[in-house]
Amino acid sequence: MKCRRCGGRAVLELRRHNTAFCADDFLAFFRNQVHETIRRWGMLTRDEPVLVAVSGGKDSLALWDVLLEAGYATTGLYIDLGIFDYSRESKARCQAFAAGRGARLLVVSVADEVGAGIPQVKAVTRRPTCSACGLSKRYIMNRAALDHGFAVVATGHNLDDEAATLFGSTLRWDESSLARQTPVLAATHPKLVRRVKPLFRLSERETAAYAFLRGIDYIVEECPFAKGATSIAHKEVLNRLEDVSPGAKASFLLNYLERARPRFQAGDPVELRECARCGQTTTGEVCAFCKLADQVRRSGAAAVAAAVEAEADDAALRGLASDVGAASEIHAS
Ligand code: Q46
Ligand code: ZN
Repeated sequence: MKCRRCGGRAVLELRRHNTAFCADDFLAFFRNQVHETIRRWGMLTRDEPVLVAVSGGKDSLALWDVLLEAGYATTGLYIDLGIFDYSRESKARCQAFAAGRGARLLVVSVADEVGAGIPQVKAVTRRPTCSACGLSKRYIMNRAALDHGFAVVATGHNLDDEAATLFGSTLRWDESSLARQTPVLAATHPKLVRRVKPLFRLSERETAAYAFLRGIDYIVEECPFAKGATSIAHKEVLNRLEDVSPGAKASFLLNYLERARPRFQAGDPVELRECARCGQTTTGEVCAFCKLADQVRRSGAAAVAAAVEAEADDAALRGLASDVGAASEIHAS
C-alpha cells in the first residue's frame, strides 16, 4: 500500500477517504483537518487564550498537541474525578505531557467541589455514574474557564463520540439533546463560555494513530464505569455500519448538522438565569450541580464511606477494591 501523497510506504489506510498515507503525510492530513474545522466553524481565534480540557486519553492530548504546535495560547484543564487508579494514572499522563512541553495545566478535583469523588457520588446519590460525572465535568469546565479568564473551552470529542451521541438522541427522539448537538456551543449567557470540539470530524482510529505517531503517552485503559455504557453499544453498532459502508458515521453526523439541526434548534428556546447559590447558569432556581453537592453533603462522610465499601463488590470495580479504603479515608477526612 502506497501513500497517496508521496508514493512512499503507507502506514494507515483511510477507507472513508479512499486513501492511504505514510506517517508524515498522515500527520499533515490530521493537522490540516483540525485547522480546517477550526476555521470553517469559527471555533478559535489566534489572540484568544484557550482552555483545553484533557483527560489523559488519546483524543484530548492529541488536540492539545496540535493546538500547541500551531501556536495557540493554550492551558490544559485536568478534572480529577477521584476514580481510583484510573484517575491517578490519567492525571500523571496529563502532568507529564504538560511538563514535557512547558505548558500550564490546571487541576481541579471533583472531591473538592462536590464533597466526594465520582464513585462516592454514585454510591450515595444512586444517580447513573456517567450522568453525575458528565454534569460535574461540564460545570467545572465552565467555572474554571470563567475563574481563569478563558472565553472558550476546547474538548477532544471525536467523530465516533459525536456520532454515537447523535445516534442515542435519535433513538429517543430527544429533541432538546438533538438541538444541543453541535461542535460549537455558543456562549448564550455572560456566565457561559463557548465550548468547541475541533476533532469532531476525525475518527477515534485517526486520533489514536496521531497520538501513537507523535509518541504521546496516553492512558489506554477506559474508565471502569464505561463498561456496559449504552454509548459503547451505540459505537459498536456504528462501527459495524462503517465496516460495510465506509463514511457512514461521518455522513450521519455531518448531514445532520447541515440539514436537520436547524429544525430542532428553532423549537428549543432555552431561557438561562443564574443559580441562586453559585451564580452559574441554570434553567431553574438552583443549578443541578449545587443540588448534587447538597445531596452528597447531606449524606455525610460516614454514609459516603459505607456506600463506597458496598460499592467495592460491584463487578465493574473488581480489582480496584484495594483502592477503595484509601479513597474513602481521604474523602471522609
Ligand atoms: S462519564 Fe462515565 Fe466517562 Fe465519567 S464515569 Fe467514567 S465513563 S469518565 S467519559
Ligand atoms: Zn449552582
